[in-house]
Amino acid sequence: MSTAWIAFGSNQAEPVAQLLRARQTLAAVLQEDAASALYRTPPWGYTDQPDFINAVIRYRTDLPPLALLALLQRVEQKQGRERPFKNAPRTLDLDVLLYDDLCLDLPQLTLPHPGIRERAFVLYPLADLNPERLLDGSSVREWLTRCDTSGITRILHDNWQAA
Ligand code: PH2
Ligand code: MG
Ligand code: MG
Repeated sequence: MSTAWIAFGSNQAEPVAQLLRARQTLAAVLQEDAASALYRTPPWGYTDQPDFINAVIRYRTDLPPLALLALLQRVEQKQGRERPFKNAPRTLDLDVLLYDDLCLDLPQLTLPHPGIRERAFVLYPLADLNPERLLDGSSVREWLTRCDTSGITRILHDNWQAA
């Protein structure tokens, strides 16, 4: 079995409910290993949009990376994902961050995810799970100290914590 880290994000149509629903769908196919807390995060990139809810979940799976990606895209589609422009608001974004120690550079999928190191909204929840994990010679915790984490708040939500 392999270990895969998936980033969850939403800022449309009841974001917490979107993440809960996606988590439930994925739990039927992947083996959940550990989940970060939920975080409210300021929009990064295209900033004229609502705050996001973000989380990271670590899974165990036999699905190879591209099959996992296809699964995530089906779940995004089912939850009404549209792609009008880059970094647009979204009902659900599911990204493969890491897959074992695999490095991959395909048109559809780059691993580790190329945006991890500068995105506090990914590093913050990832640090709940694997703060010492190395990316390009620095740990997740170290990358996080180089990012702007202002405005990120932890959200307490009974259904997420209990799942
Ligand atoms: N996703 C993006 C662009 N910007 N900002 C936050 N805070 N959270 C996200 O999930 C996010 C973003 C593109 O995937
Ligand atoms: Mg993304
Ligand atoms: Mg994505």
